Amino acid sequence: MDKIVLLGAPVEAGNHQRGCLMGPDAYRSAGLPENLAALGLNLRDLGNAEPLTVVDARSPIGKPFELQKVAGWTRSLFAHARTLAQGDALPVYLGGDHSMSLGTVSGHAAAAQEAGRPLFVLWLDAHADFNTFETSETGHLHGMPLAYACGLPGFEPLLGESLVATVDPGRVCILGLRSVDRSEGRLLRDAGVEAHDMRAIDEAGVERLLEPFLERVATEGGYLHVSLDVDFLDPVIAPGVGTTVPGGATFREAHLVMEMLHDSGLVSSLDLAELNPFLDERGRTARLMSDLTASLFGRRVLDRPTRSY
Ligand code: NNH
Ligand code: MN
Ligand code: MN
Ligand code: MN
Repeated sequence: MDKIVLLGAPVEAGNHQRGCLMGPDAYRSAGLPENLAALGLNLRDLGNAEPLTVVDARSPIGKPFELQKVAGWTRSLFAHARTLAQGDALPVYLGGDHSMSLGTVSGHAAAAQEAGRPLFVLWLDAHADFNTFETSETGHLHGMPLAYACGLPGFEPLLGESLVATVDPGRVCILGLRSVDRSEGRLLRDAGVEAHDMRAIDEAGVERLLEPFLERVATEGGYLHVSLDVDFLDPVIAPGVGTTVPGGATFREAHLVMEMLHDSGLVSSLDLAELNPFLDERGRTARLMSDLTASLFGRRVLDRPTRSY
């Protein structure tokens, strides 16, 4: 795919910490569009999406924080993603906290079902984001998007209806885990999600964990949505995020994931989530995320043959 479309998703209501609102513009200031254009890609920036106004979102279960606002974003981004998935350009969603993915992933799931192909999801994150209104200890909707996309119950207030298409939890791979809530961990295991913590990365390396997953995407002819949370990265190299957890992916581990994704030719959509420019140091996290995006789209040191699965 040599066409890319950028859509800003400046949502920050998915958690208490303010600042993700500035994420999309920080990526533009960090030169993400120029990075991609320099690779010879045809790039269109649609600017920022806007939330719908929702007044009817209420949940009898739990205490979801800022449910009305996040429901407005979910409805807007769901519609955008469903439409963009049918176009000829690969969508890159510039977040925004991770509640952005309530809309982007469910929108891509709907489009994949319409196209009759399975959707695979690669979740790069310190957290599993597999809480429900019932299990969440914080009420933060940025801790729930993967559970939502996989069809776990209780989320109807978000779209105002049930999801038409859900992601099969057996087609999800999480890399980078180092903070999972107790009941969230139970949900993950019961759903059969392939989840790798940092210890697995230490022991096996990212290549041996990611390769079999990419092979499955190729064999089943699937689409691949990648959701990259800034806190996948070690906070020493990526401080611009509200929920830092020590012991994250290194610069080279993260780049290798991106390089493998590029070589696979399988990625069909991308979220850049949780960048908080208010907490960043001189734009270094925004720049690192932009450089990782460039690696995913083909920036490399030496040429090498494209991998075919
Ligand atoms: N598990 C916690 C919660 O549900 C933390 C989620 N925070 C994130 N997720 N940054 O990626 O609130
Ligand atoms: Mn996340
Ligand atoms: Mn996270
Ligand atoms: Mn949280």
